Amino acid sequence: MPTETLRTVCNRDCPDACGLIATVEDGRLVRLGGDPAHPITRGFLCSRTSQFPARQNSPDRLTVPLLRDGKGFRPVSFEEAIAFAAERLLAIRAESGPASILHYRSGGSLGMVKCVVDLFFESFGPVTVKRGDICSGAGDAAQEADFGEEESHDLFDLERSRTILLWGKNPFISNVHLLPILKEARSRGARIVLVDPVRHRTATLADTFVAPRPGGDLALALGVAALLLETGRVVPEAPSFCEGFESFRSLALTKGIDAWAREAGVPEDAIELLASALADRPCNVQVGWGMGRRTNGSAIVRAIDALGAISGNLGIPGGGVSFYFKRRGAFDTSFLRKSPPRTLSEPLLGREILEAKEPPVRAVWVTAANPVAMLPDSTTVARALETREFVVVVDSFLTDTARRAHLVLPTTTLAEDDDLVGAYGNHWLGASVPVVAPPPGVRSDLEIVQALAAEIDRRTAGAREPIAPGVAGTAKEWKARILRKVEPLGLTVERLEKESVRNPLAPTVLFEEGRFPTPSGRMRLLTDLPAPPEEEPGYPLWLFSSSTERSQSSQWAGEPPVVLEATCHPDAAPGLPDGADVVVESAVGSLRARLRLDPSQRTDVLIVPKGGHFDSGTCANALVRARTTDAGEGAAYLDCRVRVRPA
Ligand SMILES: Nc1nc2c(c(=O)[nH]1)N[C@H]1C(S)=C(S)[C@@H](COP(=O)(O)OP(=O)(O)OC[C@H]3O[C@@H](n4cnc5c(=O)[nH]c(N)nc54)[C@H](O)[C@@H]3O)O[C@H]1N2
Ligand SMILES: Nc1nc2c(c(=O)[nH]1)N[C@H]1C(S)=C(S)[C@@H](COP(=O)(O)OP(=O)(O)OC[C@H]3O[C@@H](n4cnc5c(=O)[nH]c(N)nc54)[C@H](O)[C@@H]3O)O[C@H]1N2
Ligand code: SF4
Ligand SMILES: [Mo]
Repeated sequence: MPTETLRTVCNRDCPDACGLIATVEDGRLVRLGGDPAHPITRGFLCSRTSQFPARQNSPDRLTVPLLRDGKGFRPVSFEEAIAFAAERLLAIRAESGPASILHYRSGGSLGMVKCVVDLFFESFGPVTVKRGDICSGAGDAAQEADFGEEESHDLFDLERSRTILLWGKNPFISNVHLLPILKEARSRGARIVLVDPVRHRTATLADTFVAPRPGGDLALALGVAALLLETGRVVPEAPSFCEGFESFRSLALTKGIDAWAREAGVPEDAIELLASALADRPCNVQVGWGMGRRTNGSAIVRAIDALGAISGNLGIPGGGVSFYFKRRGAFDTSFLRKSPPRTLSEPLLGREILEAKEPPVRAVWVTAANPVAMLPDSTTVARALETREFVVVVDSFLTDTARRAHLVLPTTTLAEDDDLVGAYGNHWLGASVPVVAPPPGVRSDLEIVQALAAEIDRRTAGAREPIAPGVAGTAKEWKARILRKVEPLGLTVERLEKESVRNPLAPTVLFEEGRFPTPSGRMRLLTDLPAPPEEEPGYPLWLFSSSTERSQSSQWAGEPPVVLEATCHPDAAPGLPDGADVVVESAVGSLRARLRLDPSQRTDVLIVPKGGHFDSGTCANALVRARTTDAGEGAAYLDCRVRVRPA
């Protein structure tokens, strides 16, 4: 077979949704590059996806279903696997009802056709599903509360900003296609300000870097609000378009600037720097997704929204407080959610599985997720899965979660994907197409639930309404169905399979009329403070488990680490040399690590990579307590206190 160059779209849980150019030789993926015609991708990819061909062709790739056999697994045929799954699920449903089955789906692929798996479990059940969102729940709730909807100004609207405030964001690692836009902004004279307790590479791009105490952003934002109020830099219309203006004003003025600065852990002049940045309009605030992962994370994002409002940066070109781009906004998934299912809290999932009653959770089906590695309190999540009667994991690799399954079903990778993807860091939409054929034993999530539905119908024929017709259809047919809303605007499957297109329903500038889709039509300001995070005496450091360029959550490019690297200021680990073998301890667990000293960090932080594996002892979530955020049922991953001692 000749060498081919084919175009697809990246389906990874990443803000960018890149256009991919795949080079395929003899049916084998040999290279992935960025689509030069995609205005966001601009011909380059992140390092993790550039290296994906090695993962695609890895001998570790699962190619046959695996059925538990004692402590190990034995390969079985796809038909045998489906028959086994149908038999177990039907028996459990008959004995304990559908709510005794949990379907857990996360972000392994952002493809919209994966919603058909949810549809299958609705028709078979409704089964139990998750509630809340570990990724962005707190920030989503904040923006919905404040603005009545969650959207962002067009990414290219940043061309009109005088100031760009990166609040808790590291685009060099987790949003690489924002970088060209930031660099261009800088070269035309815009000011870039970074607020992050960790000094990372993005600080090199910023004119100003402010490093608050972890979670100190709430005090920081209120201090900035107080200074804007005191110095007459609040726009005069603010009381008319903001609900709760007087209460917010009183809240901000409860303390002096010096007290807010102390509480935020910054010098007083940092407050003036941020106030002047916001007053230098138009200023766009790019709110990172990580910052909300704290027990007061939603209040933090609300305080930042409030700053955008009172400084007059809402509704103007080049302004706005951007957190999330409505990636599903153009898509029609009205086929879902016919009946309300039982829900379990995602951030507390391990405990909630163990404690569920009437009925207990007997079976778990995992789609596109690695909850053992990625949910807080990994040890409890692992125990919850290990103690279920029937666990099915659909994945391409034998992950920490798959290792605890009774049945593992191998599935397609991003190079074999046939789906629709919307970005959450820009407004572009694309369609993935398989650039290589999957190995013979491998099925897409869609094909798996279709086969399962057919087998279930066969076994319940005459007794129950068939469910297979509801989930029938090729991936292309489902794509067309999901595009129904925008098809009249020219967004056909055929077109999206050739080029990514900007969502025609997304505005460029939000709230230009000065009205908000809240009940009162006004923007709502934060008026109450949540309780501060608990102190944990004896654990002086805050654990940051931040994205690394080497992995997409728990999916590593190359070999996953066998040793956890933990970085801190020398004063945070007194007497311990660089390279020392240490133990990192929290109130819920401990991990061995190799110490890396970095004198440019604050003395109260310890930084480890996100996505380490539980079974290799490199998973930060073994240290993280399962707790929810103040709103939106997010996971408070980052309110994790630790200490370091010699191993
Ligand atoms: N390379 C890579 N890219 C990814 C991912 C990945 O795993 N690897 N994951 C993807 C996913 S799922 C998502 S949701 C996004 C994640 O997007 P983010 O959560 O924005 O990603 P991180 O790079 O981990 O950035 C978190 C940043 O928040 C900062 N931060 C933490 N606490 C605070 C705080 O209290 N105050 C302030 N001001 N800053 C704080 C951290 O220091 C860090 O710089 O990225 C996506 N992109
Ligand atoms: N400590 C700490 N923990 C975190 C975070 C953090 O910053 N710190 N970040 C959190 C965030 S933002 C997120 S979004 C979550 C991510 O949590 P998860 O979404 O659970 O993370 P992944 O490791 O990406 O696991 C997805 C799995 O899906 C598989 N997969 C890929 N494509 C497909 C497909 O098409 N079908 C199926 N069935 N499987 C597929 C992959 O092989 C992979 O094993 O982690 C959270 N956990
Ligand atoms: S993971 Fe993100 S940056 Fe990397 S190729 Fe995919 S969409 Fe682009
Ligand atoms: Mo995420």
